[in-house]
Amino acid sequence: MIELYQFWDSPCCMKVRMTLAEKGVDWTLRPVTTYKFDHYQPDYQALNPHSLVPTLVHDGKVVIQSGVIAEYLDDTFPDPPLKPADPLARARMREWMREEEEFLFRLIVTMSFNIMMKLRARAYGMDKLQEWSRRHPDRNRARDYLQRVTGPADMGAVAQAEQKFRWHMERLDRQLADSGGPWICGDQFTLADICIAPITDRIEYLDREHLWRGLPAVEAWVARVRERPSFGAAAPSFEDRMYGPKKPVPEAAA
Ligand SMILES: N[C@@H](CCC(=O)N[C@@H](CS)C(=O)NCC(=O)O)C(=O)O
Repeated sequence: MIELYQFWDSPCCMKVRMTLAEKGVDWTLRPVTTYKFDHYQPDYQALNPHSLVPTLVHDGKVVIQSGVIAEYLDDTFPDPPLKPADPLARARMREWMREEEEFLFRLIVTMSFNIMMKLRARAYGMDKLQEWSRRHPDRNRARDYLQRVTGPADMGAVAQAEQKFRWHMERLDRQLADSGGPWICGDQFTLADICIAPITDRIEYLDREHLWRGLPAVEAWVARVRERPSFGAAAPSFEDRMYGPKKPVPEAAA
């Protein structure tokens, strides 16, 4: 049995959902609502000491770290293979998995925090945010979180993140040209595509598609990856998305 502890609107969780969908493997949902600090509750921390989503439990065995989970699933359910057999192509795939983990993910966290998470105070009200933050075991971090979600958005940090993100998209454009496409590592759809898809999905939801405008190979890849049934199965539904530029906080709540 596969259990996935996850939050719908999380790029790391989408990566795992998309891998499961590619493999056609059924899984059981274990919801973790991060803005209510479910991930800091002792039961969850026993599975994931870092208090982060996702966590996979396969027949009682726990695996953490989304990229590691994706590789574990590919090794456990070999069809269809999501890693190239050729060592160099496999190394290239891992380079792009790391590109996401070390750079792109951090950049979208900066953008998301300032553009989306700041809307929580208006959406839910301070009473609710304070009530939820009492579930955080570290009082200082809970206070810091409340200050960050209520303070003004740091649009300077967003602009800087956008500039860096564009540089990575230019690199991706060259990689797609060098590999010959249509996927990041060439003609095989791999875990590299699965890792980058949730990133471009979040950027689209943040209304920032201009970050790959004029980069023909990336534009084509974004359109192509969206067409995959696994993308449709794994992307959060509109209802499960956090408030953001494409889902404004309803007037009544504001
Ligand atoms: N390297 C970890 C990162 C996990 C991570 O940062 N998850 C985010 C959601 S995408 C999270 O749990 N955020 C909640 C928090 O930071 O409190 C992985 O790939 O699993």
